[in-house]
Amino acid sequence: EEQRSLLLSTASRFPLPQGFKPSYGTAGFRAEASLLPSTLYRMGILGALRALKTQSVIGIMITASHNQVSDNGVKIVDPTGGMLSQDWEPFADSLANAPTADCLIQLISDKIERCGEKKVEVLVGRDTRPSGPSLLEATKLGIGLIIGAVAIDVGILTTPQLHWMVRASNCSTRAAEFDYFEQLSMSFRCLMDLIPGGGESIEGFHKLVVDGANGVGGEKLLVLKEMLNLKGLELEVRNTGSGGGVLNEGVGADFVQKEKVVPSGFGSQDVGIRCASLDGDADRFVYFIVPSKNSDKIELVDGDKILSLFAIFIKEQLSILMKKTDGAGNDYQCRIGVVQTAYANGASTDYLKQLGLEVVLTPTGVKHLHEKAAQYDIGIYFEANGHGTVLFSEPFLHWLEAKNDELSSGAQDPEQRNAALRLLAVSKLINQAIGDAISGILLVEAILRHMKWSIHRWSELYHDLPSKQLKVKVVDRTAVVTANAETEVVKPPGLQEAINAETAKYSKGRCFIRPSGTEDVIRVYAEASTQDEANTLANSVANLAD
Ligand code: NG1
Ligand code: ZN
Repeated sequence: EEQRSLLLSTASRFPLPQGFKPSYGTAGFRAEASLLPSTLYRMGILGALRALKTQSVIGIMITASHNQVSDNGVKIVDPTGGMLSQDWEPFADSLANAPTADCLIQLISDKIERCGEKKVEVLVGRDTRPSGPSLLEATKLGIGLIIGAVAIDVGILTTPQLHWMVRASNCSTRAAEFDYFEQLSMSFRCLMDLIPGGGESIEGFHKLVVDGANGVGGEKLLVLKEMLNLKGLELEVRNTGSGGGVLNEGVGADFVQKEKVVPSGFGSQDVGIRCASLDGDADRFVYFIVPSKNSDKIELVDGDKILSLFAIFIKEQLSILMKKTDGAGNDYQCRIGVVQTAYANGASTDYLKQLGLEVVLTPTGVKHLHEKAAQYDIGIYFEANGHGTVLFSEPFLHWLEAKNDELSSGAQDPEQRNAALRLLAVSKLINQAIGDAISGILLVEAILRHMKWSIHRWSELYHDLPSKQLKVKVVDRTAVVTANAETEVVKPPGLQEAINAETAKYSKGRCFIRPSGTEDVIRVYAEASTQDEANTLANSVANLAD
């Protein structure tokens, strides 16, 4: 009863704006920030209910990632550190759209669980957006309504830091921000120490210059650099936001990947240097090269190439580890899987298959890729835009630990033991909860040094097929329904046949369309053997979709 009257009084402070229909989408709710207080208040309630239901720590991240600074949004983090379980998404939609306080009360009482003896925690993090503090207050009020749940403000964090903290809290390991930095730097140093001949004094490794998108990631990278000894990694961070630049405006991984031009703050002084770019909440990253002084075009090293680099290294270490010695067989069949979406460049998929890897496609959105990757012993997933990570299964990690112990006692090949140690270090360095730009960059840097590869050598692994992405504004994007990892249109009828007919006109043509999960548009993606052909194919299919 007390709860009910508190709810009635607070709910009236957060009315659902007229005409606003929030939808959970590819990665949570996003909108212009002034529309969002009611959504955050309700997601506070949802986080608390989820914490009660799972009797575990839950996370709420207030961010709109790569979107413009006036937007904001919210992502819910489940106990494992992954995104909110998909079977709760419809409930999130109903809660966010409940028209009245009575509806809200009804929805809550249908879902509420009895509280246990111990209070359950909901960790609330946010990025650097100016609307963050007021949305945080709305979220805390929502959490506070549910008896048995308690809100913990964990301050300004990258999205993957919050995911990591939720996961660590539920594994009852140390879960503070400091512990995150310490785990990353320890495993990074371990990989550097295991480089044959030592990782520190390799010639030809210039500094890495990072574009922080004027968001939270650059700031955190600086903390990591200050606080811990990153053996031989020389790092310069630009666009940290402190210089007055605007979040995601002409900077950041999304801008760099889509526009393929230098972000602001970069230019002719960077020709040939290894550069990386984070997105606004640091869960995505890409690398790039400025090829010439006379143009603002960049050479992009995208998520597909990051995936390829990780796959090569891991496969190599596994084969060293599994090498048969003295006729002794190996007792573990390690299944490696590579997970991409239809946006992966066709050349990358061919390349990975040539390496003998199993490649699967899922629909867009990390929740789909993550789920698939978790089915392997080592699952490597990346979206072309730079969102991804490497997942290690529990049974495989147990086996690896045991193998490592066994190898350290015997008189075997030291490289075999080193391979086990490297794989263990990778599993600690790369975020097991979600794609993480900071941990991803550290892994790229360690692997490049291990291979003694320049960014140019890496970029030359294969050549991207020319591609083109377009957006089409339509009256109703839900009219387009796709199947087969979004590569085929099943509704409206006849559209896929028309796309096929168009695509068949081009050598190496590939094209698909799908409704966006984050914007009110239909996306068109086309690939062909030349840029002109990719452009024309995309344009003609965009006309079909219109
Ligand atoms: P939508 O709007 O559903 O295409 C976009 C990205 C996704 C993912 C989400 C979440 C593309 C083509 N799509 O989804 O990869 O990153 O945003 O941020 O880049
Ligand atoms: Zn992001």
